[in-house]
Amino acid sequence: MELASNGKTLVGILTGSPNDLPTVVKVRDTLTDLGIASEIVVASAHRTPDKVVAYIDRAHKEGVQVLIGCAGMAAHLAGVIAGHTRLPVIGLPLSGGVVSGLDALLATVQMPPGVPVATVAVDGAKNAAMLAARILALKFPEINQALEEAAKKERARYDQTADEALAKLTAK
Ligand code: C2R
Repeated sequence: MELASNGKTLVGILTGSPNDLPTVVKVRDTLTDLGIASEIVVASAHRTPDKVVAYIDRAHKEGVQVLIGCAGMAAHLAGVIAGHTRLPVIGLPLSGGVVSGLDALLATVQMPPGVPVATVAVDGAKNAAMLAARILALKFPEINQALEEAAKKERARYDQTADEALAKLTAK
C-alpha cells in the first residue's frame, strides 16, 4: 500500500517501556496496512519526562497530526501528552499490572475536563490505529479510501455461509 501524504509521519506513537513493544507494534502494523506512516518512540512521563516533551515539540515541528500514548500500570503517559499539545491524543492502556490493565484503563480514561484522551480498550492496539485513521481520513481522502476497502474486506467474512466459514476454519 502506498503511503498517504508522501510517507510523511502522520502518527506519533509513544510507549512507556520497551517491554510494551510486542503490543505496540500492532498499532504501527495496522497503520502501515492503511498506508499511514507512523513512528514509535519509547518514552515515559515518569522515567523520562524530558524525552516525552522533546518528542512532542519535534512532532509539532514535523507536522505529525495524531499522537497515541501507550502505557500500562499507572498509565499517565497519554494524559501528560494531552497536556502538552492540542493535537488529538489517543490512549492505549496496556495489560500487565496487578489488575490486568484495569489500572491503566482508569488512569488513561479518567482525564480532567478540558484535556481529553480518546481511550480505547485494554490492549486495543488495532482500534487505536483505526481511530487515528478515522481522524486522518477527515483530511486525507486516500486514507478514507483505505478505510472503506478495509471495511469491505471485513464485510466479506460475514457474506459467506456458516458452512463456508466453518470449512475454512477446519482447513487451518
Ligand atoms: P517496565 O516493564 O519497563 O518496568 O514498565 C510502562 O508502559 C509499562 O507497561 C512497566 C510499565 O510501566 C509503564 N509506564 C507508564 C509510564 N511509563 C512507564 N505507565 C507513564 O509515563 O505513564
